[in-house]
Amino acid sequence: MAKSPKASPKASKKTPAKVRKSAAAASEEFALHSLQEAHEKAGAYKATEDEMMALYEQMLLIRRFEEKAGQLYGLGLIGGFCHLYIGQEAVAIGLQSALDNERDSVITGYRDHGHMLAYGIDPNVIMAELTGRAAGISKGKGGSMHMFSTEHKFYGGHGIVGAQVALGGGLALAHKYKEDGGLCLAYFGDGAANQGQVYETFNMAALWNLPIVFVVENNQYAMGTAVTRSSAETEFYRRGTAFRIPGMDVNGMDALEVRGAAEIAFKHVREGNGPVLMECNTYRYRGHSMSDPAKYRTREEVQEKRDTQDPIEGMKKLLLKKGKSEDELKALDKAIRARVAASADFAETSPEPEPSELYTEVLVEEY
Ligand SMILES: Cc1ncc(C[n+]2csc(CCOP(=O)(O)OP(=O)(O)O)c2C)c(N)n1
Ligand SMILES: [Mg+2]
Repeated sequence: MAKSPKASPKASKKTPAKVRKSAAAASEEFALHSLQEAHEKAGAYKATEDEMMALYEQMLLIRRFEEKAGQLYGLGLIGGFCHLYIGQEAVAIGLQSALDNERDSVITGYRDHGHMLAYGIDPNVIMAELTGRAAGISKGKGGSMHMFSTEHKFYGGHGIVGAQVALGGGLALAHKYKEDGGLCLAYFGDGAANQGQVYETFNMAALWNLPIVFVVENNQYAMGTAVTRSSAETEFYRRGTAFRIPGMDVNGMDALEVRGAAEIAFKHVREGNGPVLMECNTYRYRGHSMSDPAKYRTREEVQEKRDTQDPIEGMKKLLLKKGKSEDELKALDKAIRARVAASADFAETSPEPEPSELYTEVLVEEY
């Protein structure tokens, strides 16, 4: 279980002086911490062995894909920025496993490759995009930070820190307006959590009772700045309080705990109760991007996290306990490595976009 929540502020017993109209305020006993209590009570998701294997496989695919992307970057095959998701795999995979892919939408920042793999997007087209090839998901014109797939209801891939939160609010409004039963999952970082537009979005999402789960991926750093140096309130799940958005404090290094929390949050949102703010405490093993001098933390700190909290190793231990054999898991890793290697081969042997592509898709009329 994640950090224990701080005592919740006492609900006011006074009758409000004026009639408030927002749906969030409509319930007399608004308990900001009710979801956290439900999460603590329910604990980690009780997965079947097959479900655990699937989560393990998906996390391992992200890990191996990102390692390969790091290698290709080192070889000069990936230009521009490249932000790896290694260490944070349990967040995207735990949440994705509870989503309804037919209805729900997802939006995130620039640390997006892992998310795309989680939503079932073909590794070939992601790798081709990273290497700037015509076969890439954005025809090789977007690169690492600008990938998009309406087919998978994945709305990016955004380089402007925090911008995806406001756009996520728009996606949630669309779900509500169209009455399609979907919800939006809007991911952002601990650094992004200090952006003003995040709070404007919180306000409107709560006021309009929008179906959205705000997920803070607290990986402890924003570029080279530790959360304690940048944030007055480092318990990010409490930051919805002023907007009557319930918060959840989740161990983002444990896919089963994330999944358990996701079930509670999604149910709350789908029942028409408005937004939820979920903080997933996690850690990135690699630098902020590929050009990070890493002088702001020690190697020992990173190693300690890897040794004690790694989400993939954690799931592996559970699977071994369930009776899976080392050989079986090794064979799976081998197959994933082969799949990732094939995506790199596909990317490297694909042609670059035609120069005329520079003038297409500059403006998207409709999507
Ligand atoms: C509006 C804006 N300001 C600054 C930047 C530069 N910048 C890029 S990433 C980043 C740090 C964000 O950290 P966090 O939100 O914690 O996400 P993480 O990289 O840890 O996933 C900054 C300041 C930017 N891209 N956009
Ligand atoms: Mg961060």
